[in-house]
Amino acid sequence: AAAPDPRDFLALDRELEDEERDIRDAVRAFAADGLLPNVADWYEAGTIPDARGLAKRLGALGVLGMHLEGYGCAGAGPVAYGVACRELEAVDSGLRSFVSVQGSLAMTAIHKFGAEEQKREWLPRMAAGDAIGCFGLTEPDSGSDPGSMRTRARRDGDGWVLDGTKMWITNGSVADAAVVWAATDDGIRGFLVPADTPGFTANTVRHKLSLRASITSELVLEGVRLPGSALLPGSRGLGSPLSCLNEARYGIVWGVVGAARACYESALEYSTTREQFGQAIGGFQLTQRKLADMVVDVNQAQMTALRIGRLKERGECHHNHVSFGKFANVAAAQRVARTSRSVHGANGITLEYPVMRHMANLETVATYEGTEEIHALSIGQAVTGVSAFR
Ligand code: TGC
Ligand code: FAD
Repeated sequence: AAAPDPRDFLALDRELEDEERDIRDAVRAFAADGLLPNVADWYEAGTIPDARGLAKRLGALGVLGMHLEGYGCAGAGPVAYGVACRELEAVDSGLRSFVSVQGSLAMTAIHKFGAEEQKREWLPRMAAGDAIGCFGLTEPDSGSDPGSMRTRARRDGDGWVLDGTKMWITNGSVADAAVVWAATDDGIRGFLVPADTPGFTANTVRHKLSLRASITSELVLEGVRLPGSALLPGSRGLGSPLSCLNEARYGIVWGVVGAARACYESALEYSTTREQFGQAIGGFQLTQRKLADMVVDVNQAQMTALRIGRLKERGECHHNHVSFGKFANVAAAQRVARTSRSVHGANGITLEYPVMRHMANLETVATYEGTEEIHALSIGQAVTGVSAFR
C-alpha cells in the first residue's frame, strides 16, 4: 500500500463523489485567490470592508443556500455543502459564518417556513448575493435559553408590531432583511423584517477579539409595524428556529475541519523549515508528538463530518448526531489550533501565520450555535434519556 499523504492521512477525500470533489476544487480555488490574500487585513480591521461585494462573489460561486432546492439554489447534497464550508473555514471562520447565516439560517428559515410569495421575493436574490439576510434569535438576556426571549410580536389589526432587542447577530448591520424570532400569543414565530422598516435599527458590535473578519450587530426593534405578510406562516414554536440551527451546526461540523487542517498544515510546513539547535524543529521528538496529535485530530474530525454527512444524505441524521459533531469537532479544532500555535513559537502570535487568528475565532465557534456545554447536555440527554438543561 502507498504511504499516507501527510495532507490527507486517512485518504478521506478519496471517499468524495465527483460532484463533491468539483465543489471542493472550485471553493478552494476561489478561497486561495479571492479570500486568503485579504483575510488577515480584514481581521486586523475588524470587519469585512465590502460585504456586498463579497456576497455577490459568493453568490456567483454558488455557495449561498447551495443545499436548498429551487428558487435559484443549487440543490447540492449535504457532503458537498460540508466540503464548501470546510474550504471557506480553512481561510477563516468568519467567512464560513457569512455563508452559514445567509444559507443555513436566513434562507433556510424562509425556505422551510415562508409563504410562496416570500420565497419568490427573497430566495433568488439571496442565492445570488444581491440581498443579505441575518437571523435574530439571541437576545442580551437569552442566549443558551432562547425560549426565554423577551422580543414580543403583538397583533395590530391585520398586521403586527414588534418590540425587543436581539444581540450578537451576524451580518445584522449589512442585512437587507432580518429573520426575527418573537414571542406571540401563539408561541414563538418567525418574521421577515426588511431593514428599512421604521423602528428597526442595527448597531455594529465593536472591540471583538474573535471572529473579527465578520460583522456582528445588535438589532433594536421599537414599535416595528409589519403587514400580516411579514409572518413566516409555517413557523411555530421554538422547534422552528432550532431546526434552522441544525443546518448551520452541520456546516460547522465540517467547517472546523478546515480551520484545524489549516493550523496543522501551517505547523507541518513551519516545523520542516524552522531550525533551532542546528536542526529543523520537526526532527525533535516533542514536535513530532505535536504533529501526531494534530494529524489524528484533523482526520478523526473529518471522519466524523463525513459520517454525519452520509447519514444526512440518507435522511438518518438526528439533531443529536449534529450535536455530537459540533461538540467533538470544535474541541478537536481548538486543540489543534493551540498546539499549532506553540509549534510556531513567537511567530505564532502574529497575523503572518493563520494559527492565532483561527485559535481566537474558534472561541466564538465553541460559543455560537449552541455552546460546548449545551451540546454536551444534548448528548447526555440522548444517551441517558434525562434532560439536565434545567
Ligand atoms: P426543548 O423543550 O428541548 O425544545 C423545544 C422544541 O424544539 C425541539 N428541538 C429541536 N428541534 C429541532 N432541532 C433541534 N436541535 C431541537 N432541539 C429541540 C424539541 O423537540 C421541542 O419540540 P416540541 O415539539 O416538543 O415543542 O427546548 P428548551 O427550551 O429546553 O431548549 C433546548 C436547547 C437548550 C437544546 C435549545 O434551546 C438550544 O439549542 N439552545 C442553544 C441556543 C443556540 O444554539 N442559539 C444559537 C443562535 S443562532 C447563532 O448562534 C448563529 S451564529 C451563526 C454564524 O455566524 O455562523
Ligand atoms: P449564555 O447562554 O449566557 O452562557 C454562558 C455560559 O453558561 C456558557 O458557558 C454556557 O454554556 C453556560 N450555560 C448556559 N446554560 C447552561 C446549562 N443549562 N448548563 C450548563 N451550562 C450552561 N445569535 C443569533 O441569534 N444569530 C447570530 O447570527 C449570532 N451570531 C453570533 C456571532 C458571534 C460572533 C457570537 C459570539 C455569537 C453569535 N450569536 C448569534 C449568539 C450565540 O448563539 C450565543 O452567544 C450563544 O447561544 C450563547 O449564548 P450567551 O452568549 O448568551 O451565553
